[in-house]
Amino acid sequence: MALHQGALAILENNVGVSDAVLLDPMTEEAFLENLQTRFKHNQIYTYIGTVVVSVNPYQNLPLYTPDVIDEYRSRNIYELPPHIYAISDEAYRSMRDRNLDQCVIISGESGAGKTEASKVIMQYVAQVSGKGREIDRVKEQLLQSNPVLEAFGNAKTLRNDNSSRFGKYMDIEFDFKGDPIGGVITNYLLEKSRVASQTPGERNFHIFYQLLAGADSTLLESLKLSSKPDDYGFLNKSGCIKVDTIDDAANFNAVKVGMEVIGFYRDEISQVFQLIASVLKLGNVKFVHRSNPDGTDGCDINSGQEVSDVAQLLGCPAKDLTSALTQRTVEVKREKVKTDFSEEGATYARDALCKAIYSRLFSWLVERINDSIKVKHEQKTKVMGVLDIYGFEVFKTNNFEQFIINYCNEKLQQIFIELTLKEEQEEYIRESIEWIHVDYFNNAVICDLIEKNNVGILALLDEQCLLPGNVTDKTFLEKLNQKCKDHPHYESRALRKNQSDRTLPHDAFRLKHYAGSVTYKVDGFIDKNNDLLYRDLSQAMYACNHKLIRKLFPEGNPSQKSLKRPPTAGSQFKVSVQALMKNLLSKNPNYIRCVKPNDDKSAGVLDLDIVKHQVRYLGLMENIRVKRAGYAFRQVYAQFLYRYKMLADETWPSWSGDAVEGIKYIIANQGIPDDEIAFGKSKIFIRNPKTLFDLEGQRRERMHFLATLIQKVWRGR
Ligand code: AOV
Ligand code: MG
Repeated sequence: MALHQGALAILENNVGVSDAVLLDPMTEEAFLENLQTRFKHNQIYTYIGTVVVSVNPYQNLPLYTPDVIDEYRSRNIYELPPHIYAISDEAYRSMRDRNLDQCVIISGESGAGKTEASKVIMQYVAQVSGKGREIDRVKEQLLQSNPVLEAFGNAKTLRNDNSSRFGKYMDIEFDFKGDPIGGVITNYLLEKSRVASQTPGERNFHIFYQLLAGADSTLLESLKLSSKPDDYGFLNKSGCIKVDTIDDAANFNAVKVGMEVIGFYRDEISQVFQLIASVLKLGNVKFVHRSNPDGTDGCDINSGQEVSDVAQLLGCPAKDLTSALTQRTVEVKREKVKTDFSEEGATYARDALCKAIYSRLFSWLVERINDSIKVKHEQKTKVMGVLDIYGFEVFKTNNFEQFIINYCNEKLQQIFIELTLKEEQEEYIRESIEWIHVDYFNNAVICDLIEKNNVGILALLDEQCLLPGNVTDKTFLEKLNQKCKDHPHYESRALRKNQSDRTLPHDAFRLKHYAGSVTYKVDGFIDKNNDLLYRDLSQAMYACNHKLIRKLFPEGNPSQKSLKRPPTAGSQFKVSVQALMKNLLSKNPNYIRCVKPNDDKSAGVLDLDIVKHQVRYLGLMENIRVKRAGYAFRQVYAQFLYRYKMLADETWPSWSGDAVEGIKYIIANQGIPDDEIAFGKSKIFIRNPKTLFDLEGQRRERMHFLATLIQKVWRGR
């Protein structure tokens, strides 16, 4: 490891303290003040040990140029001001040189800067790793997967103009030299309800607006689309179409370029847009009530043009599509009969179809990208994973989607706490230093409440979904109230303990998450968890003469006999989150904790209350306490000696003996008490930051003295 003169940049030439472990006094107030001071000077990154805390600047700072990357390249983490580049470099080198698979876990609430951070990491790795035709192709494809997936998986929400509505974990795979040779992306539950409706002020997924704004007239004509988002029911109801920070037309071009670079064929790209157009058109299909002669309700389609357009786009007879949209087949006494949908029933089925088309298209895109970026020849690889999921969310009304998103964040918090604590403990064991127990809030209790087999909320939800007969969101809530009533993190208006709480509606339950309380309306839980699509619709899709749509609805194949019920959305998510946790635990973790400075997306504004709340729930103070429980500072012997050797006559100007012996002279010379220091196997540990600051002060004085002396000698010559 290179030893630089400025080997402790964290203590010098910096604004505030760049490693919060060294704060003195170590209080929440001091921590916040330090973040604020640094933020004011555009120092958005601060360490807690090796964890990077990042405060979203909401402005473009000159922090991400190729020159800055070059500065951080192969330097020790403490040599330069804190940066995502520094831990990216640490992770990359540790993977390349020590063969340790890495993962970078990025967390923080919605809009805190996770997705941007994940791009910064990828940019770093792309620049510092090797070059060559094949490697450059892989890099370009990995980078281009971002604009493509963001177009289809991100949307403007009230919290973030570019909010990730899916979770993403990306493994970048490297060969033995540390050059990228491929990757694998795993996606987690897309918030597909957005396709059919959005909260006022929010938008549908970016791609819809991009296509209408960016496609040329030939493409629009071939898709039978107008260029006006206002013409489409799925886009014109939330009162938000144009977003100042977003250039939809330019982004559309970026998506097309991205798809080409990744290796999508031309006809695949056309088919993707045909599906997007079909969803928009289906959203305009309207149903009108019809009374049948037998007294039952039925409905007709009053906008035949839309259906015939979709039928043309997807290659199916319009009458088949009409029939699948207005009727369903049910089995009565082993005989199949068609029954009519009511007006609402048909609208519900139409929306379910659109959500299914869109979310399956999204999963197909991920698969297709994976197919392009996968490692081509079988060989042993080293891996660096980057996790960027949807952040913790609280809206005025929270639904099944928020429940799933927040559950995922609970799990991440859990591994953060466990691993930082474990890592610290392991370092003490490695260095043979006595470990001091630290108390911390363990959110396992909330994870259990949600996911425990048989008794957790997800299990109770599944149980309701599988019950025959009249289950409703209300019966689900009753079940929860019955089973979870004594849980300290569960609240509901029906429970005696919450009866007087008027902020808690009767059709909701509230969970006390690690990051704060969230009230979930049960409306839609059963339906979204069941996630069923009428078989007539999947059969109609499978019957289309359209390669892609057929692929997306394999269960519509009439020769497929098995009618096994697919797993519920909740249980699928639970399984995939558990697999993710296992994967993360098998790698060496690196953390970026993102913090949102204000709720208005304003540059240069840090609202202390908003930041304080996040600092609390992210457990940052606990993180510091763990780091400080024993010793605030530690450094490899050789580096420590090099920096402070001028503080003892025995070690200055040079010392050729054992480093520990040399350091003992320095310690004795400075009069530092024995219990302030511990000698580990490879590192020196210092208990209080003040001791380190004193050493630094002494060093500065000594340097000044030596510089003056040298000047005098020069002048005297
Ligand atoms: P998120 O990923 O954490 O939210 P983003 O990474 O999308 O949040 O960041 C939100 C917005 O903040 C970005 O679109 C940028 O405008 C701005 N921003 C974030 N980081 C930086 C940075 N380092 N420099 C400049 N601007 C930045 V969510 O996906 O909603 O949980 O679901
Ligand atoms: Mg994001």
